[in-house]
Amino acid sequence: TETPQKTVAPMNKTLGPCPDMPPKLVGPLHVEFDSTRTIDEVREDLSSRLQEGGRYKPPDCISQHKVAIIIAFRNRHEHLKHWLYYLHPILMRQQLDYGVYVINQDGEGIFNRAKLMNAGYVEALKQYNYDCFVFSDIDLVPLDDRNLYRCFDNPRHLAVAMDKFNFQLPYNQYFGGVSSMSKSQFLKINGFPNTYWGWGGEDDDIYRRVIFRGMSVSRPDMAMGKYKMIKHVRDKHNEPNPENPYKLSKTKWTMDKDGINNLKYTVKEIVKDRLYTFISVDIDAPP
Ligand code: UD2
Ligand code: MN
Repeated sequence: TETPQKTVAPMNKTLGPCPDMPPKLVGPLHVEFDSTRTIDEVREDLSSRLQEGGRYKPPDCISQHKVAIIIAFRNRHEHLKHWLYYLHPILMRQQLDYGVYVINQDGEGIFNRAKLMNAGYVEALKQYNYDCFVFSDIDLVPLDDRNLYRCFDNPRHLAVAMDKFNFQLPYNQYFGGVSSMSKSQFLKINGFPNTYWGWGGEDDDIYRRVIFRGMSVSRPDMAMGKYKMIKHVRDKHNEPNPENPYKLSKTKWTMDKDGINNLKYTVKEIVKDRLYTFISVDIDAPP
């Protein structure tokens, strides 16, 4: 006769917190924007490690960083594919509890990067209790995974050394490309301005908000802060706006009434891909 086999319940191991320094970072990365790459290949590669909507949690420890990555977007699917291919593995190695939110401007009106970022902040918080927000261009890929996509004691500017600026800061007050802020830092500056239509100025406005609220800007060192930007031409409906530089002289007085506290937009559609959450918003853009 056979003795019935006792089934042993799997050990209910409780996860500890992830270490402050992620142990599997590799440092400098090789990045190339190969045009034969396809989004289906990228999805195939990564989907087993992701949850629906481009969500990830480390499997072996509890992340200390609940980070929403917010990307202002319209008509850049080619760039999105490369961004996802490179960023997901980096963010995974950084042991973040993260989600990727692509905020798509609905319609053909004038583009507004900062207002889309504001909408992304609000929408991401409806999905999960994020405590940190990374705001990124779709065309910027870090060249070193030690550049941490998390929040610091002060608002952080991450894209400090871009290839297109010869791996230098173009000027000291520069805040463009990629930045991170905790929820409380973001609220302290009343979020981003809603009134910068078209290209330029919004990043300088954000820098000023940070300084006017008594904070400083945190940055990685220049070696870890290297980025490659995918080459592109200026998009349609995102022409440089000559009014934007003039608005900067008024930031100090306008920032309390132009920001997250008077943000208005309508969600048109939310699509959860395995690689990202795609949120189309009508931001009432001028034609
Ligand atoms: C610079 C800044 C950027 C922002 C912008 C002025 C760098 C690397 N970045 O970017 O942070 O301050 O100037 O507004 O210096 N986008 C679309 N579709 C469009 C238009 C824009 O998806 O039709 C998004 C996309 O995420 C893009 C970002 O907006 O990366 C910034 O636009 P850009 O790449 O045309 O501007 P760029 O490279 O001069
Ligand atoms: Mn760009």
